[in-house]
Amino acid sequence: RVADDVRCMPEEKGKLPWFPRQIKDLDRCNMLITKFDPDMDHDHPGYNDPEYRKRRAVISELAFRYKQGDPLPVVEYTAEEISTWRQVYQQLRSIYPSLACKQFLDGLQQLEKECGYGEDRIPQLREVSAFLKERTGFQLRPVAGLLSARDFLASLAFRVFQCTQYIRHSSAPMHSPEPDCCHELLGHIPMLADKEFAQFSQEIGLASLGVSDEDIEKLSTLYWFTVEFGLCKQNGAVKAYGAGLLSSYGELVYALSNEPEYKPFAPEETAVQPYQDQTYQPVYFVSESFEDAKMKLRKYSANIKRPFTVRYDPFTCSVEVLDQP
Ligand code: NLE
Ligand code: FE2
Repeated sequence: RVADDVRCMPEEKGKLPWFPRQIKDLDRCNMLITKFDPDMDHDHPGYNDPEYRKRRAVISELAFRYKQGDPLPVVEYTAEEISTWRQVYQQLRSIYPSLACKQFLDGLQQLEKECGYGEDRIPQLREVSAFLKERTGFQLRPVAGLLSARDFLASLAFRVFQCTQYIRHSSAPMHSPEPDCCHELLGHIPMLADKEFAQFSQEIGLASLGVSDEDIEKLSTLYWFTVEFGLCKQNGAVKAYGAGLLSSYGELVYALSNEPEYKPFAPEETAVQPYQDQTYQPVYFVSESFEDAKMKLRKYSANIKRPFTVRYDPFTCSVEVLDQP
């Protein structure tokens, strides 16, 4: 689905580029990237599985029809889907205590106690969204697949996290190049229950509104090496906080072995680090702490050229634009 709105028009002189100002504008932030889609990608483990592709189409439809404010769709997962979930959950759960950061472990524990997390069922976005809203003000919205960086980052500005609802193919539970509900629910959600991390995520989102394509590229690279694949120091050890690691048994073990290269998180440098998205990362960035990462990101964002500043108004869930020329 290609976005068919004003963003396609050439920028008019002196006019601000379009970006969402109100939370309901996120209905227009729906440009999907289909490169890992099982209908398009011959290497996808579900490419030759018509049943899987049919199932994906049904779940995609729920996301296409969703409008801001609608109740989140409920998916009745099949026995096969739940069995994939169980496998992923059991394997990861056993290594989290030694490899995941403290904030993640705290979040997961709360989710297990209060939000029905466990190996026997796949949590519904609806209950998880209500849980997060009470903790950090984040809420979820369903999305049919990988979103364009601009649209994905824009939703973070409103503390909205776009979540896929389908599950990975049963033949490849330990790593997937595309997001799925294991990645969202196990990788992202426990971290989004942490106040400091929620703030960090929203700040990347706010920094992205209305910037050039080049700056979006840099911010999405920063997002990639922090929110998705970030490592941090804790009590003298290196731990994982990136969702792409925390939802992939294979990569989590690899990232904390002595195989990959580590570099200190430094936004100017991290923002231009090339990365690949098919398999494990050759290099990871290590933050001193979330507080430190947030301060560094703030400094970086302040230097992005933008002829206006934005401020989020939590009372109206809207973005105010200030200092326009
Ligand atoms: N590699 C991750 C996983 O297997 O869960 C998904 C990454 C999505 C950016
Ligand atoms: Fe993700």
